[in-house]
Amino acid sequence: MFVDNVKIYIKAGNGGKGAISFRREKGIPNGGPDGGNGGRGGNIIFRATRDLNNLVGFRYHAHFRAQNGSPGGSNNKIGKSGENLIINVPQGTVIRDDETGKVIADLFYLDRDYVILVGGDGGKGNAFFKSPTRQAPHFSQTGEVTKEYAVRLELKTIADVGLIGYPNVGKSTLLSVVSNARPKIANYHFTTLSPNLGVVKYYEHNFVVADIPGLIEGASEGQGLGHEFLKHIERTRLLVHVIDISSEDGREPYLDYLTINSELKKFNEKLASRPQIVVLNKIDRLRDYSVVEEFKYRLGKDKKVICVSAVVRENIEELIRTIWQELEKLPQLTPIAIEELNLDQKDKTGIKIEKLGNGVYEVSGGLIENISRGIVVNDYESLSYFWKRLKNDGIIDELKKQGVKDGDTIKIGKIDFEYIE
Ligand SMILES: Nc1nc2c(ncn2[C@@H]2O[C@H](COP(=O)(O)OP(=O)(O)OP(=O)(O)O)[C@@H](O)[C@H]2O)c(=O)[nH]1
Ligand SMILES: [Mg+2]
Repeated sequence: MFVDNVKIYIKAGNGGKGAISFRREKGIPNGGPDGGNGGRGGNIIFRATRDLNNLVGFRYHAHFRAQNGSPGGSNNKIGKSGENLIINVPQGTVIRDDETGKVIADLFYLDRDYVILVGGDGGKGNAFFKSPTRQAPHFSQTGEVTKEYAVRLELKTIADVGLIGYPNVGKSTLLSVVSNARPKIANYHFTTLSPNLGVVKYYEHNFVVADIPGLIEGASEGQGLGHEFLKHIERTRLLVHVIDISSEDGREPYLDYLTINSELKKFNEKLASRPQIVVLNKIDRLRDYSVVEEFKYRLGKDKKVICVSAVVRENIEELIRTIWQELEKLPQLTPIAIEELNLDQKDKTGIKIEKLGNGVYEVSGGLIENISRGIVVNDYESLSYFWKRLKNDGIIDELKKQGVKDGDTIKIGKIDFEYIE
């Protein structure tokens, strides 16, 4: 089964909890706090690979969670970081936010880490909260809890060259003789059911060729396998239009050429105007070469035509050379030009105050989430630390500006408390 669009869920690891611990040494009855910080959670990283050209694996495995950070330990030991989770996808996979459809990343380049979600911060251990007035804090911070996101993976194959043509004209055979790919080849229509990629070596150069299922007249109206595979050659620089010049299946070669081009046009004008090299295949079956001359004549002089036989490998070297020479004249492909959405906008400084009426104020936002992490409401020191942060970080001033008075209620996450001047 070929899948090129799939929804998955990703989550970076949570941060580990900071430790609460006190030094124990012989002869020293009350050692100071030595609880270490929790470790960072693992990141969610995507990598593009040429070894895949199908998203089918994600149908059966749709939830990805990076490892959580480990808690801190005594003796100021920092918790172990969670391991990053690396998700390999076919080159050309576009990741979108499932909710808004906005592009998060286009996995265009190989050998690059696309960090999509960053792991949560580890919580501070109690050693961190030691101060001249707080010698023995009995509290620590919990690790940052990360969110899970639904994203859509959409494959838009990247290749230098796209092979197009009717079924059974020898596209896959050509791919198999020019590249390292070993696609299925058979003497019937629609042997190829999903795109194949092959890497062609030409001296010290490499280029990638994509072979897609054959097109027929009416493909744009869903005839045959339809034209939906054409999206897998939209990200190419050059098209190689393969024609069976021997008319093995009884069609007229030049008519084939016109029909396929008109189907291309119905799909996408831009694709139809992409440079093409016309390859007349199966010349080993020709007795009479006048069909080649006639084809060339009807096509016009300015179009590039090469006669080959994929099966007996005639003229294959010349075909490769011609393709390379054309590619050299054409601009390189570039990733989708968009402003990428940062899914993981970790807001660590924002605060929002909402007046709920009746003297109730709700404080939310990244800053407050950060400082309220792990606050133990019934621990006096923990709570007083929290108050201090509210003051020092300007939240109390902001509340005053909004008109908070003695006796009003302030809601912060799950904590409700009374405001006292
Ligand atoms: N005589 C001859 N037969 C060829 C040549 N190239 C391919 N064939 C045969 O044509 C048939 C179809 O080849 P494929 O490579 O599967 O054709 P395709 O265009 O990929 O077909 P679809 O995947 O169905 O679109 C096979 O039987 C091949 O052996 C050639 O140069 N000469
Ligand atoms: Mg094929």
